[in-house]
Amino acid sequence: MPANLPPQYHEAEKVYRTAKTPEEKVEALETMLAIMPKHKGTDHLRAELRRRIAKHQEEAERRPSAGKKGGYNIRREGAGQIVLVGLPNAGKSQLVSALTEARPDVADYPYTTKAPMPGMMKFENIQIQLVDMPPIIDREAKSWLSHLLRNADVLLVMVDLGEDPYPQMEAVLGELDRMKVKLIGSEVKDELLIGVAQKKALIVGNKSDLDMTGDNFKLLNARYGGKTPLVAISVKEGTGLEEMKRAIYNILDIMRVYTKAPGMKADLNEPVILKKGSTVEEAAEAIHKDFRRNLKYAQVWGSGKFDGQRVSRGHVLEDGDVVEFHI
Ligand SMILES: Nc1nc2c(ncn2[C@@H]2O[C@H](COP(=O)(O)OP(=O)(O)O)[C@@H](O)[C@H]2O)c(=O)[nH]1
Ligand SMILES: [Mg+2]
Repeated sequence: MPANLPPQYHEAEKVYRTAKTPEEKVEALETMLAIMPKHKGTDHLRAELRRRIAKHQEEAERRPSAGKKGGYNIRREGAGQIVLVGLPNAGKSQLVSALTEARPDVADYPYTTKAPMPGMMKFENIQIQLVDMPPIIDREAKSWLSHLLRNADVLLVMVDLGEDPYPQMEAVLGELDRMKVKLIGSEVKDELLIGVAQKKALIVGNKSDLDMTGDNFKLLNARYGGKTPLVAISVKEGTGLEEMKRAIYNILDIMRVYTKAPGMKADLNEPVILKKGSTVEEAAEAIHKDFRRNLKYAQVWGSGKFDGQRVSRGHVLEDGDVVEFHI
């Protein structure tokens, strides 16, 4: 146990020990994880906390608990999990319906969406998970809603460009504040620092077809554009969607590499998805645990000095590289 853990950590631990439901346990553990300083000395403990969170999440999923409508936990699939955040009527369900095989209800009355609904969105040769959500102001959904937001890789904050964007953004950011979720790039007040989850985000102005002059988008950009990536789309007219997908891909901070067997061509439809800056040995491990141990060397097409260059385990790969492992 590392020394100097702040007192709030021990308080959260007490809450954890006395918690009765798996949901409460997950919440307490997440607080502990957020408070825990991030350095080599706490790696082990943080991994242990994550393991326990996963365990209690599974418990929660199995439990046919009362009042737990919809999924408490959405299993991450594909290259990343993007959770939609916004007020009623922004067009969240319409977006998920347009870009994935999921068919959430779309309607021009609020609170149509009651449960989270995941779907897979294709971007070039990868799949990214979009999760449609009830409006962030839905009180009934609050506890699991906050949990899903904390768990997401990226939050997609959607506003309706047919209306003044400021009150919408303020309402959303206010709710996120209460859930102790902060968009990266926005200021964190000191008293909120403990237990705050900082999340990468993309702000999406939808219904650009109703913002003929572009004035609402300009307002949005003027206040939030410097801090958070931002795009305008119209799901109705199908505009801006490619740009939005690329923005999501960029925020995920991932890259694609391709593997090949000696004498064969790489299959460019089957990328291995890795965190940006990953090395040859991390790529090997992503394919199979034993691969990393047994790896002798690799050849790289792309980021090497020349095609097929022999590189060491520590060689940093780049998006689009082709790798041939030799074991
Ligand atoms: N004009 C226009 N209307 C849209 C657009 N996207 C969604 N809508 C409409 O906005 C309403 C709310 O959409 P919905 O997806 O249910 O919103 P949600 O509450 O955020 O899930 C529906 O009547 C949609 O048809 C768009 O790009 N332009
Ligand atoms: Mg909806």
